[in-house]
Amino acid sequence: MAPVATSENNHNNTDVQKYDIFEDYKGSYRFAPIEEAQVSRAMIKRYFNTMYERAISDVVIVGAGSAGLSCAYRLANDRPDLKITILEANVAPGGGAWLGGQLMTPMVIRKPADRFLREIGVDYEDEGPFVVVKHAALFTSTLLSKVLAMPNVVLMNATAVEDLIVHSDFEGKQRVAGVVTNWTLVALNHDTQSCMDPNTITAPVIISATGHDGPMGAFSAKRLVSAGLLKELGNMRGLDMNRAEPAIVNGTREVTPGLILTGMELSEHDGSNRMGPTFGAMIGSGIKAAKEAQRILDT
Ligand code: AHZ
Repeated sequence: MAPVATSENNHNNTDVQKYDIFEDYKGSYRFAPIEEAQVSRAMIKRYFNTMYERAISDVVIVGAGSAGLSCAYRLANDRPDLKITILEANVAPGGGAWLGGQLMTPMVIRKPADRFLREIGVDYEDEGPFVVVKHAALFTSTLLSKVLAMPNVVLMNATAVEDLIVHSDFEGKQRVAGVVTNWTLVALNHDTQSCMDPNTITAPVIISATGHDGPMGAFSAKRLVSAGLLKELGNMRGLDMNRAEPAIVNGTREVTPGLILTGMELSEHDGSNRMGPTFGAMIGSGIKAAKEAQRILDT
């Protein structure tokens, strides 16, 4: 069996080389020999080691849409000492940020959030009060690749948050202390199979970025109501770009001890407007959530 990666066999790609199969192999293409079990063990060992290690995280981000990923990027950059674990219910991370509005590809970002594009190195066309990225997928794939490359970030996709862990102190004050997880395909089948119990991840800060209401959206906001931690949801209001974007950024906060809401999930909690296909507030809110998490951890 070949050894698994250790710090000695880790390879950092600093020298980019062209891979030209015809030049190298002259038409007779061969791979290095392998046993099937090596492939299984290469994945299993890493995945379950990661689950073991991340059962206690510093920050859990629920949802890898534009708000969750912007938050992860800023937090992981600011605090490389933190174990940041992102949980995404879908197989494909990115949420709604693979397209702009009405399934069209260009992505509009209002100023001043264009500064984030310069930070992550995404080109755009300047239209005055806003900028346009030629394809939303360029923004999302660039951001995702940077987040995933950070050594302190783990992303577990196809993994749904099914519940919140809520602890009480001696005075009965409640605090969100973690999340309850399951693989999404299991979470979607609780009505058809009995007793498929979940797993947990504890963390002093949970950042929920699950988007507005939908099949899984606004998850934590809705759970706050059913768990008796919030009287009622404000419910997302109609579209008003000018009111919606600042409301989301300015409102990003710890809504209950241990739980920060960011992105469009906040509109369901607060009853603020939607902005439609402009993404500046998702970036700004994610960055504010990252700052808020640091404030909580530092106090
Ligand atoms: O799969 C969801 C998506 O990728 C994920 N998610 C939802 N529930 C989850 C759960 N466990 C784990 N229980 C879960 N993951 O959360 C992600 C949310 O991404 P999104 O793009 O839907 O939300 P966002 O707030 O990052 O961005 C919103 C973008 C919108 S919506 C909108 C409008 O309707 O007006 N305008 C903008 C800019």
